[in-house]
Amino acid sequence: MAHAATQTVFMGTPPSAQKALQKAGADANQFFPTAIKVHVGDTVKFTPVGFHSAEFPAAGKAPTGLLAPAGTVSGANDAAGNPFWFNGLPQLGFAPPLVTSGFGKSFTVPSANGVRSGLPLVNKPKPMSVKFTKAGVYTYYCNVHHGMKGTVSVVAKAKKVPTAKAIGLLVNAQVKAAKAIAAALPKTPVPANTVLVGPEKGGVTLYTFLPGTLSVKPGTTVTFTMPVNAREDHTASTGPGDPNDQKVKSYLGDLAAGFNAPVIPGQATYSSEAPGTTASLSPTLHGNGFWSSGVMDAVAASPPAQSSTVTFSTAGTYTFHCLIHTFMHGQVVVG
Ligand SMILES: [Cu+2]
Repeated sequence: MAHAATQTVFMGTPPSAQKALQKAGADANQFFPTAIKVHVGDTVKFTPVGFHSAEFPAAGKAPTGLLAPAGTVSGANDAAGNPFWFNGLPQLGFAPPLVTSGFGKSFTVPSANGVRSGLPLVNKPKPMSVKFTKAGVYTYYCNVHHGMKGTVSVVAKAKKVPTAKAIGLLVNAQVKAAKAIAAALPKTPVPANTVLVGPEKGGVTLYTFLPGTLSVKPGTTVTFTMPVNAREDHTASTGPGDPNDQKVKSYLGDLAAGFNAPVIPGQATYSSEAPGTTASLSPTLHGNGFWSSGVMDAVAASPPAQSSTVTFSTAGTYTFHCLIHTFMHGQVVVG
């Protein structure tokens, strides 16, 4: 009878493919391989290679949501001194169960309380080892990316399972498919007067605004929208500063930095405008030209919106950034 084996699942794009995808401006929010088959008694090392987590929820439970209320927004004013609409709403932070790290630890599945890696918040986290003690199909989830999940099929020792080499070939095929999707994403069709924020398909995301530059006449209302079935969250935000320039303190830079803080400022998570209102954007909106969609996702049941609209009333060039992925930006030229 074969000895218990240890196989690897990459939590995100495998190191061998990261450069190529980065060059395309893309990343794959997928587990590699997405499905793996092992024997009872085998161990899978969930290996962190990006900002992802893995959770095997307790029986009948849903995976832990990324963000949870951590206090109440208060005293949030815009640059003109007027209070934002979201004062009194929950301020959000990472859900406490996800801040506890399971990386570098060993667990068994099935487990009455579920198994969680938590978020990879430390530098170079170690793999989480999970030993599978009972036959069955176990689904696990990334707590960061909606719909990013994988399965471990656990079968009796007498049954056939793929070798480490065969699993490596599965990973290579999945990488090849992800590269092909990344190459096609810049050609995603976008409706008129619309900006697609972070085009993605099957978990492969292009970290850009599409089109990169949208030209419109003054008075045009533009919709910033998430792709259907997106696994990512993004914002479309404009105002003083470049959040990707961490050397220079700025309004947008401070908001983007909030996503690395234990409690995220309301101005970073909520839209700058009350729900159901479309602002008229000019360099003086909110005293400093600030407008933000707030966090958007593609999940209809979740609090974040799937799209946000704004009217461009004044000629000029407006640069939009994602406050979460600060290297993402696009322009709307009004004239
Ligand atoms: Cu993820």
